[in-house]
Amino acid sequence: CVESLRTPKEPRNKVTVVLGAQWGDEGKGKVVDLLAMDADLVCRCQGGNNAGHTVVVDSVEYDFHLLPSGVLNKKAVSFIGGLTLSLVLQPPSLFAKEEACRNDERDKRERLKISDRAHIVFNFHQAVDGIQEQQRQLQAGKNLGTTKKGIGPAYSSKAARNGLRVCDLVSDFTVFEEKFRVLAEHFLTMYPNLNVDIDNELQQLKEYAERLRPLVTDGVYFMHKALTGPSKKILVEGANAALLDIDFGTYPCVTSSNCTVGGVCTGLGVPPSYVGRVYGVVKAYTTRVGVGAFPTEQDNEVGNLLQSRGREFGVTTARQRRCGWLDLVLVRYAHMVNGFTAIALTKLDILDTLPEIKVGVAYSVDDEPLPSFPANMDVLTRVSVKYETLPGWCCSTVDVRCFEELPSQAQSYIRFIEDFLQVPVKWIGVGKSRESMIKLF
Ligand code: 2SA
Ligand code: GDP
Ligand code: MG
Repeated sequence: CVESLRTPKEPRNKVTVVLGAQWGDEGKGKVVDLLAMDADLVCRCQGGNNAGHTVVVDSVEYDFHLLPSGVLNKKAVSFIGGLTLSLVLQPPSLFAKEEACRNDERDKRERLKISDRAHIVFNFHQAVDGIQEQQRQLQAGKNLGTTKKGIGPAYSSKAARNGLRVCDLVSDFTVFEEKFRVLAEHFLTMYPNLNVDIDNELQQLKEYAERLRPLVTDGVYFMHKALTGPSKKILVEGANAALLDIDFGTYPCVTSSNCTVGGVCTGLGVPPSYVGRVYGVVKAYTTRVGVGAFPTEQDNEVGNLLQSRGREFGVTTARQRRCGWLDLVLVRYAHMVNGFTAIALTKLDILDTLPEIKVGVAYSVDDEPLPSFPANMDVLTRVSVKYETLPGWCCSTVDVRCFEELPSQAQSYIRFIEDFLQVPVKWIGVGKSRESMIKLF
C-alpha cells in the first residue's frame, strides 16, 4: 500500500482555465460559455463583481458579475471560490436579476456553490472605494478609475486580516456581529464622514446569511472531491486580466487580485499539478477601461472607430473604453506569466473596415530598446512603440465559420500573431453570438 503511494500518479481531473491576456473585456465570458456547454463544474476564483462578462445566446445578452458565465449550462454546477463576494445592500449582486431569477430555489441550491472562504464586500467597503478615489484625485490629481464596487478595500481587509468571510457569516451570528462592528468602526476611524448604518446592514446581513447558508460549502474539500473523484470537466473563468493583476499588472493601476494563473491555485485551493490547459483570451485590438498607461492607445479616429464598431463600453460601469492597436509586447508578457496553451482571438470582425492594421511589436525608451514589458508605470508611459503594418481585408468576416474562408489578409494577421507569440490560435471570434466562433483545431 505504501509502495503504491510512492508511484507518482497523474492528476485525475485537471482544470481548464480561461484568462484575460490584456486589460480585460477580451470576451472571456463568451469563451467560457462555449467551453461550458459540456462542462460539469465552472468556477470563479478571484476578483468580484467588478467583473462584467457578456454572453449572447439566441440574441439574448446576459451580463455576469459574480456568477461564472458557464451558468447558462443547466447541467453544470457553478462554484464561487476565493473571490470577494459582494453583499452590498439593495440588491447584492449575487441575488440580482439574472443571477437569481433563472433558477428556482431548489435548482439554485444544487447548481450554485459558494466557498466558505470567500471574503465579503460590505457597504462600507464600497463607500470607501468611492472616498479613496476622491482622495486620489484631490491628492495626486488622478484616481485609479476603479469600478467603485469596493474591491480594493475588501482585499485590503483580507490582507489586514480583519476581513470577514462567508464562513463567519453563516456561523454564530452574534460572533459575526461583534467582528462586523469592529471592522465598521475601523473604517469609521479612518474615514469619519463615512455613511454607515451598522444596525440596518446587520439586519440585512442576517437575512442574507439564511439565504446563503444552503449554498455554502467547504471550498477546499469541494474542489478536492471534484479534482480527484469521478471523471469531470472543470472550467475556471478568470476575471479582469493579466495587466490588471495586482503583482504582474500595470501597478498601481490594477485591480486587487491575482488575475493570472497563480490566482487559480490560491483562489480555489487547486494544486498546480491539477492545472491543465490555460487559454488566453486576446482581443484583436486593445482596450482599457480606467486610468493608466496604454502604449498603443489611439486617441484619434482609429480609436473612435474601434470604440464605436466594438461597442466598447464597460459592462459594470458603462464607462467608454479606451481603444488602440493590438500590443503584442503586452500579450507576450501575459504569456510569460501564464504559459498559454492556446489563444482565443476575439473581435476580429471589428477590424473588417480598416484598410491597414498596425500591431505593436517592440518598445523603446529614449531610443533604447526594452527587452520586455517594464514594471514601472512611469517608464511604460514614456515608451515608443514600434509597429508592424499589415494590410486590412475590407470585407465582412461575420458569416465566416472556417479559417480557410477568411480573407487571406485576415489569415495573415492571425498567422503573424501566432508567429510572434509562438502560441497557436485555437478560436477566432467574428461576432457576439455563441455561433460566431471559428475553431481552428
Ligand atoms: P477595481 O474596481 O478596483 O477592480 O478597479 C481597478 C482597475 O481594474 C479595472 N477593472 C476592469 N477593467 C476592465 N473590465 C472590468 N470589468 C468591467 C467590464 C468594467 C466596467 O467588464 O467592462 O464596467 O467599467 C474591470 N474591473 C476592474 C478598473 O477599470 C481599474 O483600472
Ligand atoms: P469579458 O469581460 O472578457 O467577458 O468581456 P466583456 O463581456 O466585458 O466584453 C466583451 C464584449 O465583446 C461583449 O460585449 C461581447 O458580447 C463582445 N464580443 C465577444 N467576442 C466577440 C467577437 O468575436 N466579435 C464581436 N463583435 N463581439 C464580441
Ligand atoms: Mg468585462
